[in-house]
Amino acid sequence: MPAAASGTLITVAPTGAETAPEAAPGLPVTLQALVAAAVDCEAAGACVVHVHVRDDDGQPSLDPGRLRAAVAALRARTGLLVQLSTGGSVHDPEDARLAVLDAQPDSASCTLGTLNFGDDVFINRWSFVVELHRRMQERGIVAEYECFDLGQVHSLHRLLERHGPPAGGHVHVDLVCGVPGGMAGTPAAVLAAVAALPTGATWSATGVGRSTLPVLLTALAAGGHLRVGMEDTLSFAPDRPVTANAELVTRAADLARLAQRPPLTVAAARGMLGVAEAAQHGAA
Ligand code: KMH
Ligand code: ZN
Repeated sequence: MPAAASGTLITVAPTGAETAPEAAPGLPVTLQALVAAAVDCEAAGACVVHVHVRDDDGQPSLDPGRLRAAVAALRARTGLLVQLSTGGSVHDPEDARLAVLDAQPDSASCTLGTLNFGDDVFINRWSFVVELHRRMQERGIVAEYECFDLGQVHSLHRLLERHGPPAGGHVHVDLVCGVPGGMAGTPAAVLAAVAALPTGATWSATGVGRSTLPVLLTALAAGGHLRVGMEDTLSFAPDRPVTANAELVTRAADLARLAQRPPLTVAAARGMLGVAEAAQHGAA
């Protein structure tokens, strides 16, 4: 059984790698816009920011300098836990994705397998997953295991059994639902994945596109945490585009309070995820 939660950890994923800046005017593609969005989202109840950076043309980038600058600016202007994406875009090579860890974020994503991703393929070879997991252990970076389908949850068991627990010792999983090629954004799919999680793991759920609300409501009802943001959905309601990430965080926080599972503080999230323990290990 995974661990049930009394409060709600809210992660915001403000930018992603898939949406063109022209397609969503509120998408934060510059460092300044990213930091401003993060400040607003922290005030609205987020405690983790999942970061993809863009280049000067608004294209996805894994440039080490930009990643370091984003980590530094987010730490200077917010109290949020900073999680860098190692998924990048579907076109990023493995060495650049591994090098993301050099920016020494608090946390980084680690996807457990390959899947079709719309018309593209999001490649996560087993040897790459193991190397990412191992480097995060060494450097004291807390892993967020991203599972896009049920098979990836089973791969997580295999990873932990063969290669040991993550830095900080606590297993936290994000169930990403509704990607064309992954598990559906339905209560049944979320609950099937939750039933297969490692004992004691905590979990959040993300519903891509129109599955945002059903997945969010399922997670609140089933003891999970939430990830929302313009990486995952650009629609607030039918015919009503998202104008800013904070709208999605505000709605998530309001629903969490309604469910009597209010947003966690950053300090509580830090404790739950084992960030201090992980950093200590990394420094040793
Ligand atoms: N952009 C997707 C291909 C992650 O951040 O680790 C992968 C992704 C997952 O967004
Ligand atoms: Zn991402």
